[in-house]
Amino acid sequence: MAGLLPLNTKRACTRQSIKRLLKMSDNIHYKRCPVTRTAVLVTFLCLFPTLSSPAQSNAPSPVGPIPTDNQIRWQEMEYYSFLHYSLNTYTDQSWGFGNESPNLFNPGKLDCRQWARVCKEAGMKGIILTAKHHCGFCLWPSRYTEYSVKNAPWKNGKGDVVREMADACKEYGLKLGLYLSPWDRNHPDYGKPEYITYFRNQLTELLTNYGPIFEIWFDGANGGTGYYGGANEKRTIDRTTYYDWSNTYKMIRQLQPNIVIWNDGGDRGDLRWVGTEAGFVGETNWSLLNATGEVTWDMLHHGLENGNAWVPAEVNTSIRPEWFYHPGEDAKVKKLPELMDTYYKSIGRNGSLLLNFPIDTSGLIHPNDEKAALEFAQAVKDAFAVNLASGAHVTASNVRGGAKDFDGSKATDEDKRTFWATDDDVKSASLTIDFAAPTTLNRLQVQEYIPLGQRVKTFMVEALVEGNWKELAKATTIGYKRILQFPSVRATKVRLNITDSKAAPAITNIGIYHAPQILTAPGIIRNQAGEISLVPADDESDLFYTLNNSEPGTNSKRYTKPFMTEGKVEIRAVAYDPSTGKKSPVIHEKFDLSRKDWKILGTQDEKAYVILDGKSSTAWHVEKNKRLPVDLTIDLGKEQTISGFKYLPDQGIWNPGIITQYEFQISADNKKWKLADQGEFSNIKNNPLWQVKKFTPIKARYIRLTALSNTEGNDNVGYAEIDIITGADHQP
Ligand code: FUL
Repeated sequence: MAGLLPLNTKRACTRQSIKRLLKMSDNIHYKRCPVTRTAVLVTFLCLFPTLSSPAQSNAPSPVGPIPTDNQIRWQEMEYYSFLHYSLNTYTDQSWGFGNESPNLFNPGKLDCRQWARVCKEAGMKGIILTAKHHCGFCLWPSRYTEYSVKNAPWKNGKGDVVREMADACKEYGLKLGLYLSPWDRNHPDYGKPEYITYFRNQLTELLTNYGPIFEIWFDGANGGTGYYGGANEKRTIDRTTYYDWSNTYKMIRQLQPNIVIWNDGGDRGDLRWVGTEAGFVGETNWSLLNATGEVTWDMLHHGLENGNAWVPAEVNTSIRPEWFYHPGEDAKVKKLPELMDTYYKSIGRNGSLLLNFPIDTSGLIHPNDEKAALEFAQAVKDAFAVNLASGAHVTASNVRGGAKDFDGSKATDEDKRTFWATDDDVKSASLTIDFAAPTTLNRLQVQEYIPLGQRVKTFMVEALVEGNWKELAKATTIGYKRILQFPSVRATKVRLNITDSKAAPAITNIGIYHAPQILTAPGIIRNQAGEISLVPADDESDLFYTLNNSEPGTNSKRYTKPFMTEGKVEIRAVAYDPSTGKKSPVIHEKFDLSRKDWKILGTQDEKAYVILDGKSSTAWHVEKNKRLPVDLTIDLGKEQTISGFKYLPDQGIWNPGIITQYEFQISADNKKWKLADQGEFSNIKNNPLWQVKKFTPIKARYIRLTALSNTEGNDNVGYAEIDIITGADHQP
């Protein structure tokens, strides 16, 4: 890789001879990094083997697998967007079945330049567009299918969204990436060998006709029911062999040598999924996996300390709960505290952040999403506006060979090509940053020089407060970038202690910041009896709320203790910090009738009632002896007009027993049952959100949710919460 040191360059040379050689090598133009400079030096040393010197004035050898140039370029992008757009946008679905009509695609205002502008202003470096989602509808006029924009009314079938996106990216200086779903619920050949030719033909179109593509995204959702050209059946494939990924990857790299390939981890590409779509990667996050063998959830989430391949983490999440646009989520766009939390748990944990905007029905990024993304960008800017470490005096407990090239100041010079390194036998060392005067801080950012591999295993941060060293934070891996948050402290010095490392640490950057406070809205819980509690996110703020649709402020009712409610309730709440005068975003929740008279039938297990306690953190699983299909029957206590139901799956990571296919029945007497709704909970495995299903209103006293299948392929069925939607005004 360019700029990398030759392996095993531990040579001996004198200080003067090094200086002399560096001087000679000064005439060479160093494009990539000072390591290159040292590399040249090492080459000189090899050519003049008689030179001798104190050991280790040379740069450390790489440790373990190292990133490719493509992976480094990608990692430095840090933040880029996902755009989900397809026929689902017009059907309010998460996954299309493959039989939706192309006639639905006729956006009035589709404007890729608006998408690019928002992404650019939000500080993103690229865009990944869903060229084809699971439904098979193509946003470009593919020669190989009729199921595309060419048969849509939009621009009389002459439009090409991928082309417009590529042009807009070029105009705004953004890189273009593409999502091409391997699973195609429309194509008649899906599941047969012929489909692979189709898939590769489409890939060739996309990777040939639209300029440089920085990333290609292959979704892991594969096989299942679909339209499949009218067959309307279930097709299963063997994910490990069906796509013949190794040859597909070869083809991709030939067409786009600078691309990075994403997949969910099973077939090692260049990047890995982190095992959740909720927007965070493990606190310990190695950019390594094994090149072959099984990839467990734990490996996706934390990487593998001693993995033999460099496969860094990309954190993908949506700015709304779902990936595609649903008008019902216009008020559910993530607020600043949640987005900042995502930032710290993705980019701040050695991952990149792929943040999704669902394109709305008009063909634009919705104004609510734009506002949230711009506020987020501003908050990140504000948090990292002033690096308190730059200009401060830096000393290191050990400097590699005592050489200036590797001293502590190289970690604060804001030059990503230089780094502080220790002697080879020193795997724990510290760097002290002296501000000279008391300075307030609450964030520390640290970066390893990853062209030499990921090395640090554990580290700790201390501050000198009124003459005493105080521990601020302890952490594990660093990698490309790690950011630690801690309560504000006023200190004269900060000490970064690398407590364990695979080899001599190589730290390219340290930043110290004082990020402004961002208040988080309280949580709102309504229990089975109808009692509402507000749960503050911190100890200092006061909580205020309204029940009359007005915005809550400090003049609204102050929350002091839980209060009872009966019927439908709409509550808005806010946290307020009296010491700073800052307010959190407003949280808004709607509750249907209270569930106080509900009885869960068909089980003796009292614990089942946690599915009505209003807490997403508690869950109940049906008795182990039950086999699918499994019924959950509830007596509502009296007749209600039911127009839908809601299911929140167990939010736990291990064996949550998430329902995928369901039936929902109602009854007046618990004897005669009538089917009110049936179907699938799409994408519930990766994104286990509240599932909301609506149907034509119907009167009933008993409800029954039948689980027909689950995500685990066994009989485990779990529920965090169940609720109904009442009222005759709801239409499906
Ligand atoms: C998932 C898909 O099934 C979702 O629909 C979405 O595209 C997300 C990014 O990946 O696995």
